Amino acid sequence: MLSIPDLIKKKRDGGQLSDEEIKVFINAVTAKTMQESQIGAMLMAIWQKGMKPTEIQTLTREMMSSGEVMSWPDDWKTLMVDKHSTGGVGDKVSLVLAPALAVCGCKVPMISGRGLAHTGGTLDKLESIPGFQVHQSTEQIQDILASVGCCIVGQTEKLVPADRVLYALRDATSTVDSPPLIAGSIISKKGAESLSALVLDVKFGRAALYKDVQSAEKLAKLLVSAGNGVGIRTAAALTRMDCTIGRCVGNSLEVMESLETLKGKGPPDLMELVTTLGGVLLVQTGLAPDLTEGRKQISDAVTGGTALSKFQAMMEAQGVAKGTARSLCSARTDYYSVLRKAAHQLELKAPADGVVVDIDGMDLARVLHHLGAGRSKSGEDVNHSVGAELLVSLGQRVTKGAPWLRLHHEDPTPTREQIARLENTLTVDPKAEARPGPTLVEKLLPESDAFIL
Ligand code: IUR
Repeated sequence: MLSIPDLIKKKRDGGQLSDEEIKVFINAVTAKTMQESQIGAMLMAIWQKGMKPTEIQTLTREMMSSGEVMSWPDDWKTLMVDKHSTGGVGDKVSLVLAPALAVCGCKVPMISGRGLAHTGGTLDKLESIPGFQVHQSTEQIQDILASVGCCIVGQTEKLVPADRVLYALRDATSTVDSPPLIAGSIISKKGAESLSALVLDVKFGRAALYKDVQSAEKLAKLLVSAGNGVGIRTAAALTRMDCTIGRCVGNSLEVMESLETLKGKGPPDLMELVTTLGGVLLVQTGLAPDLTEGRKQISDAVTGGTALSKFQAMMEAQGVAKGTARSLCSARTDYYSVLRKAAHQLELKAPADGVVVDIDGMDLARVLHHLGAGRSKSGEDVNHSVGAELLVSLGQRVTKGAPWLRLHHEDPTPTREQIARLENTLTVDPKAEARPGPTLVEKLLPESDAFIL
């Protein structure tokens, strides 16, 4: 049996770790018998030398079984689904998709994260709703799935403890962006949820982890293979992430936009993502015969109000007072009677007549991060009320002086430089023709007859 330093050396020199060696590594991480310096060295060796598909499969499986693996009643087993996104600006898909899938007959134990860097994650968004409790035990999750069909919760203490250790050290050793480590981390957690189907939203573009579609596709293939390797029917969508998803960025503003979407007034780009990702999951579970039908079922649930009722039930099951949940879901609610409004709003004005040809989502998010919408260190608070509403869409004609962005801010107030940066995120072309905004879904993996876009 190789010692830990020998294992590190083997990977450092480009060797392929055996199943037994990966098991030893993950067991030592979980049992905390390996020094942090040794774990860091192994992470860097993996970052540098990579892993073969079989090593990634084993890494994922061993990480998955480092803690509790959830189990579900037999009659749910083909219906358990989840979605994972590699992260985008204004990405509120989960808030709309989870209840829509539950309406269509799925069980959705959506385990989400908090945001690190430019904007909040799904849990931060939901925590802007007074009373919403993201921490639920496995037993509570099962109860909510039985009564409602969906929940959106944080990772429980018992799920994939190896990932908690590795993720913190990846952050500290600049090894976050290693494809095998990303695959092991994401898929082990989905495996521990005992899903039957998973869809991955792998984003590419200016405001995504990967800037070009080729790199995103490489990661997507790795994730799809790792997911199928642990017995989950896994598919991926490669989606464009240059501007923002929908028109709102910032935690409570995104909750409002999600609720408006569930009231049938969603922006087309958000609806495209929700219906496509949901449609894929309905095909994978056999609840829809093809993508066209799957998308229609999801779209009907969102526009017909049934997904809104599910969202209301989910909020109540996760601790929101009945009156609060009812008020947020009523047709003509004043959202600010429930959600906190930032102390200040500032409208920016279009610099010229023309057509909006670009909005830089990444730069917008960076400024919002500095104004308190995101966090720089794990554990930091976010300000739920900070954010921005786009008052225009890509392809739309604007006139000089018309408001195009409403910034919601508190303390710190934006500096002149930050306002200039926000102004620069907008490009107006006086000569361009007005046109609908771009579609976001570029490609589905695996490419098959079931998934024709
Ligand atoms: N989310 C995860 O759960 N794991 C990762 O490695 C990344 C995002 I990057």
